[in-house]
Amino acid sequence: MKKTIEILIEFIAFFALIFIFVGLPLVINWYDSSYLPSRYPKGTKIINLTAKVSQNSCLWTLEKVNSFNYWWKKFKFAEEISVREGDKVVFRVHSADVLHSFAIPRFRIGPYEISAGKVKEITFDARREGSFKYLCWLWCSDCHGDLKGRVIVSPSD
Ligand SMILES: [Cu+2]
Repeated sequence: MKKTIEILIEFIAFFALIFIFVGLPLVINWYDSSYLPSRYPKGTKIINLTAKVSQNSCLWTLEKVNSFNYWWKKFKFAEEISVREGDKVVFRVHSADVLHSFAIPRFRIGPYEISAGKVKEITFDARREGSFKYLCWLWCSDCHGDLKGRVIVSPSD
């Protein structure tokens, strides 16, 4: 009897480990790639943008920043974010570390405070073409001045 219980506990522990190391990442990936986009109207362009400060460099990136890659990965600066005129855009703005702020002044968007670990969703109608500066609006670190890029709205065909 005792042997049966031990086998049962090992069996449960084994499947719990499988769930943690395989199932959980799959669920998180499904949430990001399938569930989240389905919450918005069809055709919405979702842009995940993350502000990051480390090793005396500040950047906005479109790449996913997490606790594993934060320290070692060289993230690509999202100097230009391209959308098309007429696009319905949702910025999902994250901060990987400190309190930041997001604004696109020429579209009167923001400034919105972006707390670490939280996501701020900002909708944006790309209703005119051009190149529009986006930036961090509050002094977040010594390299705060680098936290700026451009949203390029190109004409629709
Ligand atoms: Cu800043």
